[in-house]
Amino acid sequence: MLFHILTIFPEMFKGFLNESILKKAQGSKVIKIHLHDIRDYSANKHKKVDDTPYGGGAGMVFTPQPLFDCIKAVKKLAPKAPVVYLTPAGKRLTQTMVEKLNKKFEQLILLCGHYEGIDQRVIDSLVDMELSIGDYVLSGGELAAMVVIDAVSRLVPGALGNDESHREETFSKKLGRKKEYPHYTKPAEFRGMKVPEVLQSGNHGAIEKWRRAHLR
Ligand code: 6GU
Repeated sequence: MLFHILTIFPEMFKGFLNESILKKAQGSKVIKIHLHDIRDYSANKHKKVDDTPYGGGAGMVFTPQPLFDCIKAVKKLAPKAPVVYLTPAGKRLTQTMVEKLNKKFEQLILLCGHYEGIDQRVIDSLVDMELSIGDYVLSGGELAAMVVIDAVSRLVPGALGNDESHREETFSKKLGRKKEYPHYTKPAEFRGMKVPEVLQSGNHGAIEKWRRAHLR
C-alpha cells in the first residue's frame, strides 16, 4: 500500500513514520509513504496557500491553485488512487471502511485540510471521498491522515510481521468496537494480583473457553 500525503506540515509525519511499527512496515516495502508539501506547488512568490473567505467570516481558506497543481501532479503518479480529503465534515471512518480501503486500492491520496477549509472548487472537481475520524474538530487533517495510515496498514499482509488477521473477527460490527478478552503476562503474581490459573494451565481448549467467556 502506497500512501501519498498532501500537507503543508510534512514534518508532522516524521516521528510517526520513524518510531512506530510503520517503520518496520516501510522497511519491508509493503507500506510506502510519499510526502508532498502543498506549499511547493504555490505559484505565489511568498509560497502563500491561503486567503480570506468570500462572503466573509472567520479564518482562512486554502486557495485552489496550489491544491489543484499538487493533486494533479500526484494523480499522475497514482492515476487509480482516490483523492481522500480529511475533514471533520466528512463521512465517519469505521473499521468496515478501513477494510474496504485496504481491499479496493493499492494507493491512497490523503489530502490534509487546514484553516477553515479548502476552496469548494477543489472538492467539486478533484476530491473522491471526504473522511472524518470522529465527532470533534482537529486543527488539521494530519492527525486524521495518520489514523487512516495506521488503521489501513495493520491490515496489509506482512506489514506487522504477524499475519493474525483472524483476530479482526473480534471486531464487533454490532457494538462498533473491538471485543477483547483480558490479557496477562509475566509475572504470574503482581502486588498480590494473580493471573487466572487456567491461562497458566497449557490447556488450550480451556483457555479458549475462558477467553470466549471473558470477551467484552
Ligand atoms: Cl479528518 N480533520 C479535522 N480537521 N478534524 C477532524 C477530522 C478531520 N476528523 C475528526 N475531526
